[in-house]
Amino acid sequence: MLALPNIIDTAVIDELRDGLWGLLDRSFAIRKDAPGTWYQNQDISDGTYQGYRLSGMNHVMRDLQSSGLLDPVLTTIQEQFAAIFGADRWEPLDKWYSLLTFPSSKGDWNVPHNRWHSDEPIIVGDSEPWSVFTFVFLDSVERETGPTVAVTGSHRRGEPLAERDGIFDARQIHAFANVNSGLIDNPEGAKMLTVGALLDGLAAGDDWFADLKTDGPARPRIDRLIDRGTTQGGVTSRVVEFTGEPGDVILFDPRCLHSSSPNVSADPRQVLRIDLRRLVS
Ligand SMILES: O=C(O)CCC(=O)C(=O)O
Repeated sequence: MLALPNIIDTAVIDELRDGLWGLLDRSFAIRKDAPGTWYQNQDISDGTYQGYRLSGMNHVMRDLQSSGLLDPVLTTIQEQFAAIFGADRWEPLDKWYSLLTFPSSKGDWNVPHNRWHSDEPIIVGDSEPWSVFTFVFLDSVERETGPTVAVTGSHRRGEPLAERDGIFDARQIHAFANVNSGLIDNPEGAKMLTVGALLDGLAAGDDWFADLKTDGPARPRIDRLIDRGTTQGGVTSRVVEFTGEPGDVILFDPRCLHSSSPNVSADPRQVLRIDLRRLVS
């Protein structure tokens, strides 16, 4: 995970946030300053555990893209990618995602235990992901707002597991065709740790990962999983929170374990995501 603080202009973020809420009002009669409207729409998914996430957002995000309000954000992101990774190495996909969630839980925030996943397999012999997730903060996100949480180094810890237990899974190669075409040396036989195998594999060799997926009281989980972490083979893993301020951006390797977390605040979490895919070199 790479945090890029304060890289999008405040005026751009303000306009984008207003544009998003304008579309939410028009589509769902949901208004930011009227909490009574947040839950009245049937397009809101059942979020009794983590946070009420609005489903049915595809057309809203398409309209937001058509409005042009995302263009300056994307330009800045592309400039940052060129500066960090070199020019013409990553290109944005077409789709923006909404990670807007509304408060669902009361009480203490806790490290989640049952939503950990990765979004790309670990391919033996390929040190880079096929895509990079890019989170854009439209507002302040603190621990209580329910940030995305991720486990540092979990993809590195998965590499020896991929060598040892990896398989060829044609379905996963095809499922990710929009990001991996042309990038795999051996598309008919690539050995991989599949997206569903990472957490169980790590948990079998380190109790810290077993604890990650076992529910328990908040304070000890935060101490152990966020504050202390675990080190094996020179790689330290701990849970990090994608907190930030409006205009911040976080880049993320989707092979890493990550999860949503409960929004126990009084405010919606306002974050958008776009993915950039690696170009064939
Ligand atoms: O924080 C969230 O809502 C989860 C994000 C996530 O899992 C993803 O973007 O793939």
